[in-house]
Amino acid sequence: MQDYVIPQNWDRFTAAEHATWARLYQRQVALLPGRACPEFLAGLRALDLAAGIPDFRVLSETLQHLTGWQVVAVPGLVPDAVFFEHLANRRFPAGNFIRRADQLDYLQEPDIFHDVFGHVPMLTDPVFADYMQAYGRGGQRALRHGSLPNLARLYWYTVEFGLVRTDAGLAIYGAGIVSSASETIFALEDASPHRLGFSLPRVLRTPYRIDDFQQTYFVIDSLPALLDETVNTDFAPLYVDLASLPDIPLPAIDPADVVFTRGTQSHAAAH
Ligand code: HBI
Ligand code: FE
Repeated sequence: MQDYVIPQNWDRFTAAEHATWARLYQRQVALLPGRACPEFLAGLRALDLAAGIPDFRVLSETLQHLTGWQVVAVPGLVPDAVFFEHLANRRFPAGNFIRRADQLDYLQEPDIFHDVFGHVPMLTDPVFADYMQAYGRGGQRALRHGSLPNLARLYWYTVEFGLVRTDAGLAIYGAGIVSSASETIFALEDASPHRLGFSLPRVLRTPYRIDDFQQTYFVIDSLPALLDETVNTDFAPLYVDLASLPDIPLPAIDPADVVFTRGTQSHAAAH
């Protein structure tokens, strides 16, 4: 199988591209204390990402010592099978381009800032590092069973847009949120989105949109709880059960949902 890995050619990035990275980085680190989870902030401190676009040779050296992960450059989104093969082998494929200065707030395709600033700090946490590898292996199985659309929802509502409970209230661990200035605020503070307790079958039944802020975020109790719930679950019978159940459309709330209102939680239906 072709792995789509390309040389990063770090030396070819221009001063303007490094400046765009530094500008995005400074904007996020001004927002994230008190909003990103402790594991993300610890990862940011462990990696040297402030100055400009990181050299993947240096970044992977540090990451390898922490959790055995490395970052490889790819041209952009790669086929699912290729993506899962990389994750299953502790390689994170990062897009090798950065957005233009006039695209600072939104771009459709994940660029190097989304992929590296958003995803890589969490890979310094041993539990999340295990989760990402388990996801890769699960994706390879799902491809064989034709159940990928369901599993992609798990990635979306955890790795990309996940929230986690902390003693200080809800915090962000999802890369799509933590790499976006506006969604960093929206996900924790806006009254409009639902924040629901994570449940694996519930997430697998929930569609998602890729072109706007999320209408529903899922909240895990902790990273170990997420790893435990997914690694110790045989997805095959779950996929069978789900095949006979309809999706739960956005922004519906299911009676079994645990609904978090900023800082507290309550059950959807009065018990
Ligand atoms: N490729 N480079 C890259 N990065 C991703 O995040 C990615 C991908 N291919 C497929 C994909 N994500 C998702 O469709 C999987 O979660 C299924
Ligand atoms: Fe991503």
